[in-house]
Amino acid sequence: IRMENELRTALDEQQFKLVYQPIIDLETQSITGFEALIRWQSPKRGFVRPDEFIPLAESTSLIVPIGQWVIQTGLEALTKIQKRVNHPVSMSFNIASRQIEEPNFLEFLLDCAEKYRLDYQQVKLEILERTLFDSERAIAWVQQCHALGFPLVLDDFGTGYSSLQYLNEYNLNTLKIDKSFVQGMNVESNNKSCSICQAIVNLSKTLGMTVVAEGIETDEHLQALKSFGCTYGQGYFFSRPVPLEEAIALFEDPR
Ligand code: G
Ligand code: G
Ligand code: MN
Ligand code: NA
Repeated sequence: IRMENELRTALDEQQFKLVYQPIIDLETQSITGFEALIRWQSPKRGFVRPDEFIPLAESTSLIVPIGQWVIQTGLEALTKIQKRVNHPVSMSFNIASRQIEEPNFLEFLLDCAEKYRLDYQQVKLEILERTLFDSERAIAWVQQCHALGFPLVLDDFGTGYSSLQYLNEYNLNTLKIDKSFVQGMNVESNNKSCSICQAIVNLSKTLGMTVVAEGIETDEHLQALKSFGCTYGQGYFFSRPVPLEEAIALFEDPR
């Protein structure tokens, strides 16, 4: 109850912040987009991890206004990034099942994209495998997103129910390889995590989807993924999630 009340006031009192982690074209090592990630600095509790408050926000439906704040703030940030960069950059948002249940979610998204004059292709929605089962609206929702042109990313791929059936049925654009597989790779022994990463890359290509590997922490991870044909990646090797000003500076400070 108490944290629930604190979450309620956190929005009003602007205790949330967004940080942005670049998503990299592995061939050119250039930034193609960012994933927006929420942070909560509570006056009482200090820094609270999203893993601790997002589930509560979801079960109390507070994720709906919080999620709207995330999208609004992230798209405003994207327009600021876009003023400084002359190729199109995307912004990816994590979308919880409860948000999909909200009838006017897509309307809100359209309004925001219009307001900031963004191409819908620049606004990417990351969902978990289980969301496709949790939500009765998910099928219709995915088809609507696809028809409107918002790219859909299947996040943490391989850790959920991983039914290949829905890859066949749904119009999903991207598979995001879960960081546990990336970090589990042992290149010397070409272990199972290597095989799983390679298989997901091959699967995405066969299905005409793009693929992003998350949790790239070392050059060894990077080289292995490139050798498998993986095209995009994110992780501490490139950059941690950073505040907007630092995100913009990443373009001016080519590595
Ligand atoms: O950034 P970090 O690794 O701490 O994020 C932890 C978890 O919180 C991840 O699963 C991430 O997807 C989730 N998360 C971060 N920001 C958001 C958000 O804005 N909305 C939702 N639903 N989940 C988020
Ligand atoms: O669940 P989701 O994939 O949306 O969340 C991604 C999470 O992974 C974020 O909390 C982000 O902070 C974290 N993350 C991003 N890059 C790395 C990395 O290289 N290593 C680790 N351990 N975590 C990462
Ligand atoms: Mn994500
Ligand atoms: Na993920």
